[in-house]
Amino acid sequence: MNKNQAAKHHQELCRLLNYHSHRYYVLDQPEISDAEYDRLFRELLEIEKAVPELISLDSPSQRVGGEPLGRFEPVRHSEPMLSLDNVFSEQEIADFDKRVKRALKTEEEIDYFCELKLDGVAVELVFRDRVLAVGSTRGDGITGEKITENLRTIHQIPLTLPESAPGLLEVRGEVYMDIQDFRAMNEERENNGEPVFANPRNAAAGSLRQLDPKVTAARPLRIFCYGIGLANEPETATHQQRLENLQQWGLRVNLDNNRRVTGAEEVIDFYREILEKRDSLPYEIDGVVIKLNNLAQQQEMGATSRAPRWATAWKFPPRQTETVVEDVRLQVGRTGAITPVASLRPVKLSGVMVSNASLHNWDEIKRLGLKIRDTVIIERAGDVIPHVVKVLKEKRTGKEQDVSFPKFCPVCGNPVARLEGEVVPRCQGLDCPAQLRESLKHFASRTAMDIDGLGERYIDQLLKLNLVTSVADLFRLTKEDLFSFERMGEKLADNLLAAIAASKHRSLDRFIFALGIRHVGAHLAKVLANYFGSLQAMEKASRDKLVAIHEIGDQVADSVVRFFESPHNRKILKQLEEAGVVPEPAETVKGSTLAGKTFVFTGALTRFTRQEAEKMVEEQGGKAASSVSQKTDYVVAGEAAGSKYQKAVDLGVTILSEDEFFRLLENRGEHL
Ligand code: 3BD
Repeated sequence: MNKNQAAKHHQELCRLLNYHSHRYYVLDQPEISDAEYDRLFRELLEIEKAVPELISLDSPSQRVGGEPLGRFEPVRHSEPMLSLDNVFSEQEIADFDKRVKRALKTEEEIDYFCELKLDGVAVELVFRDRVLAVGSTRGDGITGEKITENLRTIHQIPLTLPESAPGLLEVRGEVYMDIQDFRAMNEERENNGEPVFANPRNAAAGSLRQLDPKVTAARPLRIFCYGIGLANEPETATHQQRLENLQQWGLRVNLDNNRRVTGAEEVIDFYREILEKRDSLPYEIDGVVIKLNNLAQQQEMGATSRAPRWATAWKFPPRQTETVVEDVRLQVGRTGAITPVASLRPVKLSGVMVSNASLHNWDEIKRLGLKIRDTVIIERAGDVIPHVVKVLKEKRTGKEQDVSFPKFCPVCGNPVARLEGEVVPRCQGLDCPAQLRESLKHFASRTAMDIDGLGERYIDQLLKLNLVTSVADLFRLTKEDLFSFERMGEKLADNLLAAIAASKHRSLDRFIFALGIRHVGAHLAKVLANYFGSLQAMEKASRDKLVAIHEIGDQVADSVVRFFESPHNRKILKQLEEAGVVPEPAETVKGSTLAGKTFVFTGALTRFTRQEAEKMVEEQGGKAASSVSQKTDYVVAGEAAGSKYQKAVDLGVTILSEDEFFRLLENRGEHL
C-alpha cells in the first residue's frame, strides 16, 4: 500500500469507527459485533503504526489516552459559562413565570423547555473545523481547566462532527456517571483496597481530574449536552431546535426526558413527574432546569453577570441531611449474616421521614468511626435505604458510646461466629427464626418463586402461629391453617393457596435463586440452570466441574457444594419434591457470543489449561481448532507463542492476548 492509499484507507477506517462508535455509545443501537469493531480498530492501529503522520487529533485511536500531563492548563471560555438561579417551591416558580411575562410584556402562556438537572460536572467542548479541539471544565465560569485528553476518552463525545455541523461550535454539557456503574466501580475499588467515592458526582469529577488520561479512559463516564457557547449556529428559533441540531451532529442530548411545555402549570407537572421518576433514573439528578424555549425571548430577557434571567433551576429536596444516631440495632439476614442498622432521630429526607440508615457492615462502622449518639450526615441515593455518609466528630459531647461487636444472635441467642476471610459475623443457629423469616421472604419474592401476596405480613403470621419451619412447609398449608390468621377471609385464603400452588413449576433458574445459596444471585442462578438443566444434575456436580463453568469461581463453587452437602438442606429439597415442587427444567443452552468463531490457542496460558480454555470457547458457541488457517478468527497467544503466532501474523488473523481473550469471553459489551 502506498502512502496515498494508506491515507485514504485510514480516513475510511476513521469514518467507519466513528460511525459505529456513535451507534454503540450514543444511540445504543450497534450495527456490528464487538469483534468486528475490534477488527477495524486493529486495522487502524496497524496503519498508524506504519504511517505515524496519519495519527490525527480526531483519530479514534486517540481516545485511549496519551501521555500523562504535568498539570492542567487554564483556558478562558470565549463566552462565560453562567450560573443558574435557584427556586425551591411552586410559589417561586409562579413568581419566575410572572417576571418572565412582565419582562416580555405578554399575558400569553410562555413556552418553556424543561430539562433534568444532572448532578455531574459541567464541561465545554470546542469543535473547530468539526474536530474536537479543546475540552475544559467550567471552573469559575470564566476560566476552566483544559482536560481535552480526558474528555476525548469518553466514547459518547464525538471526535469529529459531520459536514452539516458549523465550523465553530462550543458545546456545553454535563459529564456524569450512571449509578450502577458508580456502584460497580466502588465495589472494585473496595476489593482493591482503594478509597471509594462518596457519590457519582465526586466519582465523575475525580475521574476528569486525572493527569493520566489512561485512568480516565477506564472510568465509565457519560455526557448529556444542554447548550452552546460561541458558535456559527444555523438559523435556529428555539432551544428545543438547538438541542435537536446538536443531536443531529452526533452530540448526546437528553431528549427522551426533556420536553417543551406551555405555562407555569405544566412546568409544575413536569417537576412532579420527574420527582416521581427520580429513583428509577439510571443517574442522579438534583432538580430540573426551566428555560425559555424561544431564543428571541431569551435575548430579550438577557442575563446578569452571574446568571441568565431566562432560566432557573428548580432544586429537589436534598437527599443529604444531618441527624443523630440514637442506637445501632442488629439485623439477621437469611444466611444468618448480622448487619448493623442505625436507628435515627427521625428527619425528613428528600421529602419523606426516615428513621433508619443502613451501615452495610462492621468494617463500615470502623471506617466511619461511628459511635452511638453521634451526629451524622445521612444520604439517600437511588432506591436504597439511606446510609450514613459521614460522622460529624466536631459535634461530639463525650456522651457517645462505642458500638460493640455481637457475640450472640439478637434473635435466637445462639453464638455468632466470624468465619475466616469474611467481614460479616453470622448467627450459627440453624433454627434461628430471623433466618427462616428472611429465607421465606426471599423464596416468595418476585424475582424468585414469585408467590403473589405472600409478603412480610403473612410470613410473620405463619411464623407466629408456628405453621412453617422451612420453605417446604408452605406447600403443605391448608385453608384451615390460614383461617387462624388475623383478618383472613375465604377469598384471601383461596388466593394465597392458589398463588403458592402456582409457584410449584417455576423455571429452574428461579428455583435455584430461591434456594438462597450463598453467592448465587439471580444471574448466576441462570448460568447454573442453563448449564445443568436440572437440579439433579447440579446437585451431583463436583467442585472441579463447577469452577470449569464460565463465570463460576472458587467461592461460588464452594458455596454450591456446601449447600448440597448439608443434611438440613437435603431434607428440605426432598420435602419440596414430595410436595410437588418440580421446577421446569432448563434447556441447556450454550452461549452464542462466539457463534461461528474459530479459535486457536498457542503458547502457555497462565490462568487456565488449554483444555479448559477450549471448553469455554465451546460453551459460548465457538470452535477450537489446532492449526491456524484462513478460517481462523482468533489466535490466542500465551507466553512463548511460536510458529502458530507467526502464521497468524502472516495471514492477518486477529491475535489476542490471554487478557483480551477473557475480556472477549466475558463479553461485557465493551470493545476490547
Ligand atoms: C444540568 C450552570 C444555562 C445555560 C446557564 C441555562 C451552572 C452547571 O443538567 N443550563 C442543564 C444543566 C446545567 C443548564 C445552564 N442546563 N446552566 C445547566 C447549567 N440541563 N446540570 N449550569 N453550573 C451548569 C454550575 N456548575 C458548577 C458550579 C456552579 N454552576
